[in-house]
Amino acid sequence: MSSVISPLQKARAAYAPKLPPALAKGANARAVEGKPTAAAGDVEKIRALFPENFGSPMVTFEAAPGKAQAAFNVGVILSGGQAPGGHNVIAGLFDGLKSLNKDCKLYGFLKGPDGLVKNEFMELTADVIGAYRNTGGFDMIGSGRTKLEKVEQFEAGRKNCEALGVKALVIIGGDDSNTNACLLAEYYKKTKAGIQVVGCPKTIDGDLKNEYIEASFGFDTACRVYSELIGNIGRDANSAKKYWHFIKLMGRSASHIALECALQTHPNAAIISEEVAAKKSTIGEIVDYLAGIVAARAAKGMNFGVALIPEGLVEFIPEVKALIAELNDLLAKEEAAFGKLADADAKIDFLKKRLSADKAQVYASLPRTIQLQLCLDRDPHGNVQVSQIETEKMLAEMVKAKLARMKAEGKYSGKFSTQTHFFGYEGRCAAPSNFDADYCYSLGYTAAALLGAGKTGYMSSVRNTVKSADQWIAGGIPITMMMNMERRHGEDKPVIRKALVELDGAPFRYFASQREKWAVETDYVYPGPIQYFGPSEVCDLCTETLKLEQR
Ligand code: FBP
Repeated sequence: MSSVISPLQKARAAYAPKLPPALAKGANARAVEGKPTAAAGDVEKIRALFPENFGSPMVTFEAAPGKAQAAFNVGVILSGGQAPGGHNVIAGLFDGLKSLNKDCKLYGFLKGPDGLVKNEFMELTADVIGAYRNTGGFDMIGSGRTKLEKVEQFEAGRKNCEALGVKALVIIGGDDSNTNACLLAEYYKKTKAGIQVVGCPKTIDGDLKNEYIEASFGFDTACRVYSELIGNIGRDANSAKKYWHFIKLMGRSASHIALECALQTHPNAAIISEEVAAKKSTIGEIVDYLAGIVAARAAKGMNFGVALIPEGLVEFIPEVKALIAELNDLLAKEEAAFGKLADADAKIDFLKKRLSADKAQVYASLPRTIQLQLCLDRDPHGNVQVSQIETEKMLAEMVKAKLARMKAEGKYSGKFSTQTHFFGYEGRCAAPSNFDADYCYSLGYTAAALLGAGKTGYMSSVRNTVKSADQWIAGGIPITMMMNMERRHGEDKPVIRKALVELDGAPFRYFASQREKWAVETDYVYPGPIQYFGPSEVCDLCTETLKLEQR
């Protein structure tokens, strides 16, 4: 860590995150159990796969002291992509554990799930934690994308926990990591390992949410960072009046980030992948839609604009999705031969010759850079690394070509100059907003309360988050309750259902009701930077998505 601490970081270190009232006096709150639960889908299959934990009741904490606690040691793991507030989850967990018994110890497994398997760890003392309170990033202990799913990994983890006297693990991760937390909890219960497992919902993508998990942490801060930048770009566009800005926004699969940023900034266009999939739109149709907006604004003398493109778009366009699926199989089958090709043209040629006719045609219609980006390495979960595919450039190029054709036909007479941007990594490690600082600290503290109450296979849950923190409700949701069966890599697997943008949900419906106006008018909103100090109405905000969803 640098010896120089920014003035903001110094001032921010003193911020005391808010907690749900049930935990105000410590994590030793009373756990009130609800009725037994089922699963999000395929109930009988989930019951059969998780006989130990299936049916566990939901838990809500009440502000009355539970049982006194003997000291116990806990291990914490950060899993997957960075999200603002991760350090506060750990700080909340630490403070919660100390409130249960001051002799509890917290160990951080390093570089993600790998640390548990390879026994790489550090003790997280008050001094270590103190240096990271209210900071962004995951650099306290690092993160990684290793999947925890094999018995050998579970056994190595058990051995390493036993050596440290660790009786409980807290896994901070997205839907995949929490799915794996559930498998681990089941295995440790079945084998009587005496290790509890609790998860915390993390991901800027916002796609780990449901009726009981209102938001994944980091979404609020990341969207505020991107919206600040989009607002600044909108103002620049409206000042210079000469560029169309095509902005790709992170979010591997769901378009929650693009939708939230659209709600915060009112761009001229925002593509929502889930709508593209529902309408079975082709790339040509998306290009026509964007070119139509450019032409309509040009007709009013406005040769500038802002268009938001979700990162995951390519996988939602049915024809490209089918192409990617075939490419995945082909690249896996021909890995050795393909790996030997050094030259880009040879790679493209190799694929064109082996793809089926219709896929080869779609592949050939894409710009060369995209053809190459589609064959880059997949991540350890088998996902195409969409952050490396320059969809914003592809669409800008294709819209330009379309406008040239329209011009030749006399249907467009404007000027079209583009700037392209990708906002992703800029937002993942930002200092958490007050919402994320409070929410994360509360999630961590609630995780300690769940461990204190002897729970395993649960996800920490903090609800009623559109209200002020003095009305937040702390509790735990059995992870099996969020699971269903999905086809992954040719097999049916139990997974937490990913929350995509719902087209009949309030956030999308509001966006859809406004977008035609935003397209032809210049109605930009300039949210400005996240405010950490000042009046509550600028510091203690929650996302537009949450407000509309919970209204
Ligand atoms: P998580 O789902 O692990 O939170 O990560 C989300 C994300 O930030 C996506 O938005 C993005 O596509 C991806 O991670 C980028 O991954 P990487 O950090 O490996 O480049």
